[in-house]
Amino acid sequence: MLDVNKIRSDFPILQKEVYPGVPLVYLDSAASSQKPLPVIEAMNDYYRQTNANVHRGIHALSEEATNAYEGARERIARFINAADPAELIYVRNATEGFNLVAYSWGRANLKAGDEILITAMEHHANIVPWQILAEERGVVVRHLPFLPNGTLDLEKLPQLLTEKTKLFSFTAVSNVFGTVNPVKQLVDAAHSVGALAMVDAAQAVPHLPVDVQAWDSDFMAFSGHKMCGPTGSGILHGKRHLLEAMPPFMGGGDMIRRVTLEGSTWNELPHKFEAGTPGIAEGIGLGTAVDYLTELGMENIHAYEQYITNYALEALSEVDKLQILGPSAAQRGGVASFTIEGLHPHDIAELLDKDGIAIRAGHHCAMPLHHELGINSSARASFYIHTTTEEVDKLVASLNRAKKIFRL
Ligand code: C6P
Repeated sequence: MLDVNKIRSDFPILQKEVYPGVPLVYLDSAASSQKPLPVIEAMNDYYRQTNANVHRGIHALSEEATNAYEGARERIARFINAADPAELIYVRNATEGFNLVAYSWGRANLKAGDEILITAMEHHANIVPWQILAEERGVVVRHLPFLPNGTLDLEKLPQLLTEKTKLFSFTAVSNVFGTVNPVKQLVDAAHSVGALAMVDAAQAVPHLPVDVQAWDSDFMAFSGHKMCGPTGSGILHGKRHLLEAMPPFMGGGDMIRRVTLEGSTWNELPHKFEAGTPGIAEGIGLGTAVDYLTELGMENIHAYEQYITNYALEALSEVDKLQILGPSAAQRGGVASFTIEGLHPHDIAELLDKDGIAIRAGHHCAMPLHHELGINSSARASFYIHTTTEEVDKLVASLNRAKKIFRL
């Protein structure tokens, strides 16, 4: 088990009172996690001690910055068990990873009539780039539905995943239901019809052990800010032979081998996809976040989150008129989305905020998921390594107070 009190002391923001005498109860890590001191200090140290551009200067400071930045890439590669650090492209966030694949791989490889399969539980980041591509190229985007319990309707897979499918892009963990999808099984299904598989790991990498070689995914993307790392950091992982064959996404400095006024040739991986001065402090911060999570142990993190989520689901199920979305704790990550009959999610979030409790309310960038459920929005509490049972109890007490105010 994790030593949650010790972990809490690593997060300065958890000492904060959001209103006088009202301590912060942060239940919104799925939107963006808080940052532990080692990550804050690594970025602070970088700007105080190491700041220089990378891959350019032949001076000591630039070399130091390059080593720190590339060292972080190597540690992140080990964290997700990539075959080679050059398969990791630094991006600003998961969203950029999907756009990179849609623009570079999609435009080079897809033609009218080709199909991309997604699921009905995707985040907009894994829907909209394919729709833009579809509009431009006549590609067809299909979706795999989910069952009432928030798990994928796998029986429908054979009729949707066909010879026409060129890419199956799906989330490893739903940001609304929390469902942990059977990634390897879905990747294998894609490969069996000759399609590539892209995994949205934005809600997986922060919470579970991830091994891209075991998954055999062709592309995979995640954001640093949901896993104790800085905003503006993220990774697109791709198999080397696919990345090698893809044209650049953006042009500029660092991504070229040679430029003449007539034309240019491209740098080797990963630099071909990293035009311009990158987020250096952000990459270094993400490397430190990976060190922090590795030290805690991803198996331990996953086990603790299952424990706290189970506790939360049981406590929430005692609240009258509250309906939880998604599967049982055994099949989900640390997310509990819910609705309360007669109470709008925005009102719930506003009333909880008065008690210092931060949750998310709305469509959580998953409008199609909510549409399929016949609702516009939900409230979502999400848990991480520092969440305590006392905080979950406060959530439940505050929900009961909110219901009283609305005479429910
Ligand atoms: N979900 C949430 O509150 P970015 O914004 O690029 O860092 O992450 C996009 C993204 C992609 N996939 C999944 C499954 C996600 O959950 C997210 C981000 C946040 O649920 C912010 S909208």
